[in-house]
Amino acid sequence: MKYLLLFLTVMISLQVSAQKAVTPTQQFTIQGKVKQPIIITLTDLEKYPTVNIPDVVITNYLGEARGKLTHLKGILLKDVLQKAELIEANPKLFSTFYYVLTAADGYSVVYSWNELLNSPVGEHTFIITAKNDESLKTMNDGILVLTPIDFVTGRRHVKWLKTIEVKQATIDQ
Ligand SMILES: Nc1nc2c(c(=O)[nH]1)N[C@H]1C(S)=C(S)[C@@H](COP(=O)(O)O)O[C@H]1N2
Ligand SMILES: [Mo]
Repeated sequence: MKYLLLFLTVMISLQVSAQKAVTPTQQFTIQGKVKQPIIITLTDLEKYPTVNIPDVVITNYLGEARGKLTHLKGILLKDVLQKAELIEANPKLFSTFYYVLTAADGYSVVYSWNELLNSPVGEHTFIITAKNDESLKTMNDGILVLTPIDFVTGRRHVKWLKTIEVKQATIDQ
């Protein structure tokens, strides 16, 4: 029992320090079912139109406040995604596509093609380019994606974005 507790304590502290040790990401890749994989760097992100975003309270799955983001600016994730052409000739089937965003620490969230490109969620899903008093180049969270209109904002507050995998749901015959 004593050793089990010791083992768990060591594992938990390793986990905590591992979270702190994630290096802020400087670029991410859009890959998968696209005609050409694309690497997006911080310099590329500077080329997109920026909008001011009202303050956002980050809540966890219990609805508890984890922190408040202020002085936010961002660019629309969909503006960047539009550069990645889907491998699909039939526009009707765009509705079967989804995007898997994965962070450098393995944290992963999904957005569907319709959600981002055919719904108000897409108008409110940002790559954050300034927050609190940090700019994109100094942000500890690396490339950060956020949907401020989500009910629980923590879930799609993706720090250290590394890849966006474009996928298609298979159609069962
Ligand atoms: N890369 C990454 N982003 C993440 C997480 C994570 O573990 N890794 N946790 C998420 C969860 S579950 C919540 S509630 C919020 C919490 O934000 P905070 O870590 O800035 O408090 O971040 C989200 N973003
Ligand atoms: Mo969470």
